[in-house]
Amino acid sequence: MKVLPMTSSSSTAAAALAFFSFQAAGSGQDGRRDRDTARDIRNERSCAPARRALRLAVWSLAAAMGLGAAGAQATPVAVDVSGVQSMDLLGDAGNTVWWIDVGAHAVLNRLSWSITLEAFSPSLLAEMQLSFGASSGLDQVSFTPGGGDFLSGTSRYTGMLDLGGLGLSVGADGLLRLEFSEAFKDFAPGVADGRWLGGTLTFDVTRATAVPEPASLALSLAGLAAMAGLGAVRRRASRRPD
Ligand SMILES: [Ca+2]
Repeated sequence: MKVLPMTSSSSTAAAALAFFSFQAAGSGQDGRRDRDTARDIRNERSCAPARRALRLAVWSLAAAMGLGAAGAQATPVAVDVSGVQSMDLLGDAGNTVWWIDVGAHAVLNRLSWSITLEAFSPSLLAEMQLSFGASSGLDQVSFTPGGGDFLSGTSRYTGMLDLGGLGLSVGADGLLRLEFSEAFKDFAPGVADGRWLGGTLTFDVTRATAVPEPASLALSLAGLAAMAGLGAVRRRASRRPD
């Protein structure tokens, strides 16, 4: 049998091919050599499509394994911020805090936004901020959409922030923590300085894809090989002249 050039992760797949080869050769030993030789030639031809199908299946599985091992999936996570009050200083109890499930150990690549903010006079748009990061509260990044606007009132902001160089990721719980706060507190504690009137924040994250467990993969391959081997033996039996 032709040996396929397998990658290092495909030794189980190669074993599955060897198993199939053993099944195909094992039924030719009944003593009637001459007739069997001719029949084996016919059977060799009849087994070829099954063998080719198995080879393709194993190749597909090996390709899937390769993708799974190296796989990472870029996913946008949109957060509607409509109606969030901009309350107190960062870390104060009165602030709005959200936890968004973005997938275990997901890496944060980019933040884009299209939002409308309102700062209640005398509070300023430049004071409204969002801090985000892992649920542990470590490595928080503070983002101020209206950073240059030292004025009160309403304004719309759109933009994009590349987070790629920061190496930000969430922990095993998959939770991205968002805290909305003020850089300067104008009103009494518990009285909002402003409001996120509407719009969406979109976090572009990369999630690691699941890699199949070696044990379950070996079982799948053994099952695949057994099915293909059985098919070849049945085909031989159905072609026996006696
Ligand atoms: Ca303020």
